[in-house]
Amino acid sequence: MNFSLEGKTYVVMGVANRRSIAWGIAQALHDAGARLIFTYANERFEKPVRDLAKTLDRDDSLFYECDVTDDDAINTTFENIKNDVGVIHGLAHCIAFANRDELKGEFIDTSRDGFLLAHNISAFSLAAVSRAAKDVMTEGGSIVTLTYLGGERVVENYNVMGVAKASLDATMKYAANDLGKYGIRVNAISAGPIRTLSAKGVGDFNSILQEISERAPLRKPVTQEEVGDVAYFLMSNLSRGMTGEILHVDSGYSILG
Ligand code: NDP
Ligand code: N5H
Repeated sequence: MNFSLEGKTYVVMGVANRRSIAWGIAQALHDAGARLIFTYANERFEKPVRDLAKTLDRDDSLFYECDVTDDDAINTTFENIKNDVGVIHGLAHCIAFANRDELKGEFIDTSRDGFLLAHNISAFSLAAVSRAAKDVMTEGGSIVTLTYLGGERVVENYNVMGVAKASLDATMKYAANDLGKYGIRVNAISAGPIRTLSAKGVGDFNSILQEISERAPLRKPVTQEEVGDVAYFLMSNLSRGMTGEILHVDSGYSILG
């Protein structure tokens, strides 16, 4: 069995900095020989992403701005990708957003705008980018998104993001059903808590990690590298029989009652 991704090209959406889970995924795919295409929400993140990509030992990456709230931006991005590389073999969707002040207190206090914003960026975007990416995945491919346990059960403070992740999980499954006939698989990784820019400022992140270290079967939080390796597996031919699945990369925490 050949594990190499040489000759394959993957779009990675959602690198903000070196702590991003998307960066863990990018490194795993790069190490397997893949060429990478990075997208970022706005020009503010272009330089950090380009600087990070310079640390890779091949200089074959491409960069596009793509704010997923903008249909034209999504369409233009994938048209440009089609013109520039012809075909892609996969896409990692590592994007979420909710208003900071709605990630504490009670879910029931979520505003209409906050609810719609979280669902727009964190769930609908998977449908929108999958549709656009399909036209560039002419050889079949694999789409991977990142979800969290808070979409399956109530996790304190996750609030509207939990409801958006439930929507993301269902979006992933419906997209898997639609795209299977084109040889495109769609799966999600449910990652355990990792300290990233998004997680920054979240009160009590230390105690969340402490709880993982004490109670999760593997007794330690997961790393970006561990999530990256499972994304590599999902992008590779090894997972060719899987679609519509949620894989928990969480030190086993989700099996606990
Ligand atoms: P990061 O803060 O590193 O990444 C979040 C990314 O979302 C940023 O790169 C940001 O892009 C992007 N984003 C937000 N709004 C938009 C938009 N409108 N258009 C395009 N991109 C946008 O955090 P993580 O690595 O933690 O998050 C990645 C994914 O992993 C998220 O889906 C998150 O829910 C999920 N996850 C995280 C866990 C954790 O503990 N950290 C656990 C389980 C799941 P930009 O930087 O360009 O603004
Ligand atoms: C139960 C928890 C703790 C509560 C934390 C919730 C975290 C939700 C994730 C969202 C994506 C965070 C978010 O939108 C933050 C923004 O309001 C402010 N941050 C930014 O704008 C930065 C600059 C940019 C880069 O961030 C984004 N997202 O664009 C959950 C944790 C145990 C696990 C966790 C942290 C899950 C997760 O989904 O990320």
